[in-house]
Amino acid sequence: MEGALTARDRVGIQDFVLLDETTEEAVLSNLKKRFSNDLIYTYIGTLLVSVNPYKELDIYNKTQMELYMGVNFFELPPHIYALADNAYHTMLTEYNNHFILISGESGAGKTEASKKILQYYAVSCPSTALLNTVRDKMLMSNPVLEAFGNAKTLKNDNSSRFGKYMDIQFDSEGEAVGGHILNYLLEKSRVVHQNHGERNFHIFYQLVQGGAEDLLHKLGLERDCHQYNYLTQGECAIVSSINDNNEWKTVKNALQIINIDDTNINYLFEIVASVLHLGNIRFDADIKGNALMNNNASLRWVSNLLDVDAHILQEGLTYRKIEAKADKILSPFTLDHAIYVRDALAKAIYGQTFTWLVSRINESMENKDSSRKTVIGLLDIYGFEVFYVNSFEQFCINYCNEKLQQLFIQLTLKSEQEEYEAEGIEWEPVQFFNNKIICDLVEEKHRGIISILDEECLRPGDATDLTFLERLEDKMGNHPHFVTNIKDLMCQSKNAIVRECFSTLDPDNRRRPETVATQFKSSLLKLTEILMAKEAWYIRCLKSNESKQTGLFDEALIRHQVKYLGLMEHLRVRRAGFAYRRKYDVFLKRYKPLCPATWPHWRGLPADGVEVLVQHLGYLPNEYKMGRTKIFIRYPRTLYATEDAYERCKHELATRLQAKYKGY
Ligand code: AD9
Ligand code: MG
Repeated sequence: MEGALTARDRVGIQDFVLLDETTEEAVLSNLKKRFSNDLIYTYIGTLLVSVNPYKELDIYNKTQMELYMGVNFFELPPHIYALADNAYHTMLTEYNNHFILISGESGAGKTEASKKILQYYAVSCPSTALLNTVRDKMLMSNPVLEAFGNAKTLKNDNSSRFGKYMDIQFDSEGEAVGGHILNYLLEKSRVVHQNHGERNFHIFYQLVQGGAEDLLHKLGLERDCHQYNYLTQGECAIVSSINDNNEWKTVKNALQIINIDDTNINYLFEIVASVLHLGNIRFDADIKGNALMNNNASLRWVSNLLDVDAHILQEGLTYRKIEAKADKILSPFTLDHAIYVRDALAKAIYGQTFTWLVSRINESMENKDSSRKTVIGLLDIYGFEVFYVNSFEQFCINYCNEKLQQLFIQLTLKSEQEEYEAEGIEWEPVQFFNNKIICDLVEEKHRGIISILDEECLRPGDATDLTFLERLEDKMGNHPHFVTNIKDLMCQSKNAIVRECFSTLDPDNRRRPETVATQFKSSLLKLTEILMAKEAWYIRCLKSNESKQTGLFDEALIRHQVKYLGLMEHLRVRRAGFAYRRKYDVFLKRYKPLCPATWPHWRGLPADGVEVLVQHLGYLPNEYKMGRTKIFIRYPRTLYATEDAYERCKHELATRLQAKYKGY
């Protein structure tokens, strides 16, 4: 009928695999249609594409959660709950480990997505009173880590400045029984420097804005962010979208829930305050250019709060101590060097405290019961970002994103096609851009950027911008001046957190430690291994526009992301490929009750049994293919129908058994 729009015309289709044509235009037009109807989720098979709406949608409530619990993936409109639920049920039926890789550029919605998944499990998994406390700890670890590890950047008002991988552990009943977090490279330089329009980590502003009068008084702080050098460089201490006061309350409450006692909470605030005071220590140059300290009030506050000797602290910030035989010689720092040492101390204290927090959170979520558990890992890292001025941090962040893209390519495009080949399934290869070449450029032994950076760092006295940047970011134990005065001083601190953090740095290890870049490279390698051992689920987050505006669909920006996230290639492989595959024996073992010829035993080859079974179930020739070791099923609906039949059959068997025993 003329003028009548079908649902498909109005709201688009919910799985790109069903598009008539797989062009970029068709994909973008479908995304746009859905976005303008507040439908931010679309599938490519089992992969979830999400577009940041920059407004609160009424789709994350308990009613919605209940709707998605235990329902087959494609029966309801696409939702992050559907993906979470599907991963969970696959884990339970197949008793294996999974991970959800959430990717996309800075501000695309990764952290929000990971929180929504955690909330879904908190509500949907069976639980007992005891387990509720584990669940609360997992949920409450978020506000704490965000306060200490997130900040406002030009791209995102709540940008993650560390990478996070969290395992949620489930017992065989499907109850969430524990959790564990691995954290990756916190952007420590932000503690002492912020670009224009950016802020330091949230916790500083929360404390200054939200802390009670008597607490601020005790910490020597004024309720005015503009008093602190470390908070004012970006000239945006107060941001309308952020309510530091409210967040402060949430964080204080969350710290208690994750079992940090009052004494340690006090130590934590003393550390945060001491960093602010450190930033206010200023130096002048004497006529020889040597550093003189000119703000003794701030120095006294640092020494008070960390409970360390003020005189030794002052000496450590302005002099190098050289021990020659029995003599101690003090050689003064230049002005620049004193500032460098002050900032390095602030970064070290903050960075170590962050690591300490992650360990405490892990202790509180730990499940000591040794029975076998399966896990779902959630990976939420800092997204790809390019600023006007980019530094070592962007290098690491973007390298990390390239690495994860490589993993995605490896697991979806490459291995998928290799598997068809290995299984002898006829297949038209899909061309894709393999970013391995970029990862190699960064990480290759002897030739990659990281190796060259390492070599530069080892060359004495020959500093370039790169070696300087790299040295700035080297862990503080690497710095000779810390190895002598200040590190020893921190070990004597009566603030138990500072003392614990600094005494774990091995004092006898004077060997040059690995550079930060090399450590980061190894930690990413380990992460890749952790992930490769699990079954993968993907959420690809797209940023709708650069100005964080509601309802604005910036087509050029989205087209760009669709391209570099490899969504078109993924779609082509998915469309031509098979949604599901299982080894013949596994498939037969599960579904054999559905066919009299295979139940209870099939005596021949598993492949033959599977053929008999699917014929009996009425699979059409285009719905499946038989490989060398596996059956390949093209559409999820075919499998779901089989799965439903299996559930009915199980139920009938159970009823029959019950009836039989009642008779006795
Ligand atoms: V970064 O790489 O850490 O800088 P993310 O994590 O990708 O970045 P984040 O999840 O923090 O981005 O989202 C940025 C902002 O977008 C949030 O603070 C919300 O204001 C907004 N957002 C993201 N996802 C949603 C959503 N599903 N619904 C509503 C959203 N708003
Ligand atoms: Mg984030």
